[in-house]
Amino acid sequence: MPIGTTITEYIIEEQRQIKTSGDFTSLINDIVIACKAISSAVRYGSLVGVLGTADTENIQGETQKKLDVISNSLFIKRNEWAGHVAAMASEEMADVYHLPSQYPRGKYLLVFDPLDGSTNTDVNGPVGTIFSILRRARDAVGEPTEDDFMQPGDRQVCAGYALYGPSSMMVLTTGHGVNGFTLDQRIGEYILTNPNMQIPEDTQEFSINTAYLRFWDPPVRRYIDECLAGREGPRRKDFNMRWTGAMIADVHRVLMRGGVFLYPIDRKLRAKNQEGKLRLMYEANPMGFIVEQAGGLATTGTQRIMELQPTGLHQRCPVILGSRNEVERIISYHLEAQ
Ligand code: AHM
Ligand code: MG
Repeated sequence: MPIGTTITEYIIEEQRQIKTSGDFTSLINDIVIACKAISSAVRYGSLVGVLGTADTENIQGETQKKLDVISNSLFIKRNEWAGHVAAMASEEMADVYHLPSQYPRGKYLLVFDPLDGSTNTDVNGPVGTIFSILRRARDAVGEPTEDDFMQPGDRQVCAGYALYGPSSMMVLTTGHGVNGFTLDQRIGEYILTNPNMQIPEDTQEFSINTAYLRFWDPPVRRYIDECLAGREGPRRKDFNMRWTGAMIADVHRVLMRGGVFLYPIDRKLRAKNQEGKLRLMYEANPMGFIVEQAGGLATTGTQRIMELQPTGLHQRCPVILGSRNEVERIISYHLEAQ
């Protein structure tokens, strides 16, 4: 039986066309191995005692799951040794991670959420790893600081995620479209299964946590009210709703069949002095890059996510993304309300 195109083969072919040093290919290779290891840890679950909380908190004051800590460490260990990365930052670490002194420094900055949606691990729901690759400024010297990472999403070299669902998938963009790969467990390789992924421009499906309805701003309330009114309302069509509690799985569904995903700013978040729930550097930006490359849009409601100037590693922002025509409508509701 033929094997199909592996993710490594795909990246090498892509890099050949733009003649690079091969560093990037090796970096992706290590990320892929890290994701395979995390995928395996997630799959064995209770059998190997990795479920439940770790009795520690991350920088956001959230209780860490054992699998958050394990995934973070697997990702770091796999990516720190080879000399492609200058430094890393993650949801699970307060500050920039500096490589141990014995390893060479590379030109890339790696930012990641090691296990998005990790509360789902206790209920055997989907989770995944999100990552974003930036290039360190060419004239930068010394160990990277937080400032080196403060680049808008438009400057991402690559973004991707590995979704650990019924099958493990990796979805990737380097700015030339979006491709999806499925882990063939028999040979341990991600194989190209979803070339040139495209998000349909129109949709009849939305994804938002409606438990926060009473806190929403009027434009979001208006949009969802109109969807809920269905065929009898101004949209003249019925809508469907989905929410998995893991952004990665909700965005993946949007990529596969269209839809709009919203985690907007609301009164409850403002009361906690938060600018959103999701994090710009390792959630909103990589997903924004992927969604735009697949023909969709990603906005805060008033600003394109990838143009936001980051001011902190763990900065949060509102996220509204997905099918182009639907997101444009939500933006127009925000503009009308200004
Ligand atoms: P995490 O990175 O700590 O898992 O948090 C982010 C997750 C997203 O994946 C998901 O969309 C959101 O939090 C769910 O939040 P809520 O429980 O408020 O619906
Ligand atoms: Mg997350």
